[in-house]
Amino acid sequence: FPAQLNCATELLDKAVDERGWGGRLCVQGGGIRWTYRELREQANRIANVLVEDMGLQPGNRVLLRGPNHPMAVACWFAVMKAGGIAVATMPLLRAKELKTMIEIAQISHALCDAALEADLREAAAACPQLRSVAIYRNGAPDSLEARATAKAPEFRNVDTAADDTCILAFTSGTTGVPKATMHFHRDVMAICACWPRHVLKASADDVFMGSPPLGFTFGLGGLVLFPMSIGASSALLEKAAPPQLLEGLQQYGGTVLFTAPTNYRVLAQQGEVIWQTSLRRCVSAGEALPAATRALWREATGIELIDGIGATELLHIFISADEASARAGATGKAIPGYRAEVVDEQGRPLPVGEVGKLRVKGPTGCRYLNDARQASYVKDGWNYTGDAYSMDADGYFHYHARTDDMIISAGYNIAAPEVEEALMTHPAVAECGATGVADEERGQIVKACVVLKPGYQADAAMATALQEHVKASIAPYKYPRALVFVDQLPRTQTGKLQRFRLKDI
Ligand code: 3SK
Repeated sequence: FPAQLNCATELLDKAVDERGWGGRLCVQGGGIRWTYRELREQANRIANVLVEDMGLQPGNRVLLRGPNHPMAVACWFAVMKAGGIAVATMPLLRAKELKTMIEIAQISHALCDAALEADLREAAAACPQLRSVAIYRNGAPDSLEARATAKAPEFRNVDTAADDTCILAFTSGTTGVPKATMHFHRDVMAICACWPRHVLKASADDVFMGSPPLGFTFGLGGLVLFPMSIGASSALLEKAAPPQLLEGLQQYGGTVLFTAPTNYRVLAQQGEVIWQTSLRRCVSAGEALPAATRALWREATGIELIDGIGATELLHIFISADEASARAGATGKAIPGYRAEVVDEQGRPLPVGEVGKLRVKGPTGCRYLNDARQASYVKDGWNYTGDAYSMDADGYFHYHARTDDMIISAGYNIAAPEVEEALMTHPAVAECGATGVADEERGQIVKACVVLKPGYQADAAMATALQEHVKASIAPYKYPRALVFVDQLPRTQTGKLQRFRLKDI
């Protein structure tokens, strides 16, 4: 990339001025349908509000808060244009969590959807560094849209350096302590040039849809950056649980879907209607994809899932496989542009088939903002993702667990997801999670928390049946010696299972 680069110029202004896409539909949702030209105009007007009314200076951090909606996209591009740093947040975060983020990231400005204003106001009251807040979709005379309408539709983008930070993406990981990862303008362009081009291979007539919030880089890439990098469009849903996803797919004719394995499992059970959607490509990420879910989706739709693993620290997906090269039980291969290895505790590459730590290198990588955990995530230029993987002779990577999800019981290594996958093949199980809990005799034992499907009885007989089922499916020493029934599993904002919380259930 050239030394000076602004990702808004590349993805939005050039789409209109150089690629001739100005009149094409770019983003829709919540009653709005904007072409690339209209989105650019709205982003320019908001950038003028940020600079002229809110006093934004290049390098200032701007908190973005709202459900997935075209206004959220316009705000994101406005921040890029003005040389600011976008700190997009997950809609479900409450005041306490927002306050922590404002303090860690030293956030000075915020653009917020009226639907999520209350928690931001509460956090702002305790954060003097947050100097200026604008609210959109509140219908007020001083709403962000009203102020934007009064501004010029032109804006001269700040001439940012390719390695100026433009995104601070927070990750709570599965342990709960938030860290901000910094990404540059060139990182945004790099992720558009890697996975979507080599694996997704979508085209300009595709309609991108999905469930991840734009505050999660999986959603930002899949629902904004990737469609815009090829002149396609995206339809955003404010609520995207399976019923709304299905309705949205029917309403907007979605052809590319981004969501997590749990949603594919539910959608697969919708029968005929799911066959009748216009879906062409379906991406599963955010959580390991069980082989049974891949098979279920193929049977329900005829479509092979595109599995992938990414990380907020690396901005997007780095191991994946397209439909033609997908293998049941494997996430895929390192995507073009990235290298991946499985190594031991000392960082020595392990032989084919052995389980060890995954490490990754590529055009994007982890830069935590002012956080000592940087030293354990990046070593010798390699990103240690915290996943336990093995690699087969053909270079396919097979997921086993998060490195902290390996349970060591009486000397045996047991991967929690393997126990979960075995439980999931029992007809009574809707969802489950497994973890290790301390045990005097064995060091640790496997504990499973199980959500049953409606109509099944959560009793001792069912617990025994599930334990026997695991013993019959995988090596018997892996069976969950402790098993409890729960109504729901603890998950992060991005839908990932929080295994450490299962210990206390
Ligand atoms: O696999 C993930 O969790 C992920 C994280 C960030 C961006 C993209 C993805 C798929």
